[in-house]
Amino acid sequence: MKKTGLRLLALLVVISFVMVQAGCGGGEKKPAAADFKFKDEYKLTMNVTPQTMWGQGATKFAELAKEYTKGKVNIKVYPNAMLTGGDQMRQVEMVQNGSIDFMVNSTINIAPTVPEFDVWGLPFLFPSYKAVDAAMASPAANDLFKTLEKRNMIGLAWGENGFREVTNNKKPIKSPDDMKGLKMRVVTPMYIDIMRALGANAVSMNWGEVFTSLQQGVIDGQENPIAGIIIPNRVYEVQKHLTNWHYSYDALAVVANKKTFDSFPPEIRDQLKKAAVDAMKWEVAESRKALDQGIVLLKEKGMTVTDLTPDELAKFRELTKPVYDKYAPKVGPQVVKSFEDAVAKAK
Ligand code: X2X
Repeated sequence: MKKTGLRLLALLVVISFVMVQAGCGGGEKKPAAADFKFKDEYKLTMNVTPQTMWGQGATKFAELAKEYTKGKVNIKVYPNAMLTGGDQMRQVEMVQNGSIDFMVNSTINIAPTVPEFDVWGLPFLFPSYKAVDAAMASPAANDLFKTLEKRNMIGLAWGENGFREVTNNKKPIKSPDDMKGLKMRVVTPMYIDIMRALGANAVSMNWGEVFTSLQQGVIDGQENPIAGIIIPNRVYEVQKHLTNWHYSYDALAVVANKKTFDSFPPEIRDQLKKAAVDAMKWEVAESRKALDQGIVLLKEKGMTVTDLTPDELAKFRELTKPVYDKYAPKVGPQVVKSFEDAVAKAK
């Protein structure tokens, strides 16, 4: 009898504990975050310096995350791909396996793991920022985030690295002929194919090595956004010529490890999502604002800045069309079509 009584008591204790945990205790319902065990630090990786637009956007995300979660989520930004020893591609793998919690990353660095992400950079897909904005706001961009989920990641917001403009030390580039034999640093297979289609020699290299390699003449040129990277990283100190060809757009994505993100109480998830969206909205606006002034600065620093006529651009487009056609099926015809539709509507 005594034993049964004890068992009953134990059962009652367990039941009341479960009820309190579930918020049925009759008292004030506590927000789930009150009991959640947060880590002291959540790690965020990025490939660039804090001075870049994207670096500033990542810092803004960390600040807003802290503010909106009332200090519960403390994100530390690790720049220059330092958590992966400078290997810019490995950042995605570390976020996938949870050794890093967040990244603010270029879609170029994500595409080798998530081929759908190459859609942003397809040669000459976007004729203008208006077209970019239309795609970013469209369901197509949201669907792209869904492709992250089956790879253990969650997309929180889109930002902007920018249109990637080509620079080099040999001569102003006005036509594909000017690119013949130039040693051009790029990042991924799609860009290697683009450079080859234009007659250049493509070299794949981590961003961390580019400045010194340009300085030492190991490579002749590179391509990156003006406001996003070229100015804040003083690429003009080691490059003479820039061509505004807008050949490939590079978006940024704020991404979280899925397990880490899903484990957060719902209100924390909402606050983090809002922090990412607000930070990237700010980052995109700042990066666009810096652009006109940036071109003036490049000229002041002694660079030649070449703009192309529609006819001149058409030659680059024609030669890179086979690369577009090669990568469209890898991206997925549906994804490409929905982006093309968004672009067409924006015209
Ligand atoms: O490596 C680059 O060129 C950079 C900084 O733009 C990216 O990380 C894709």
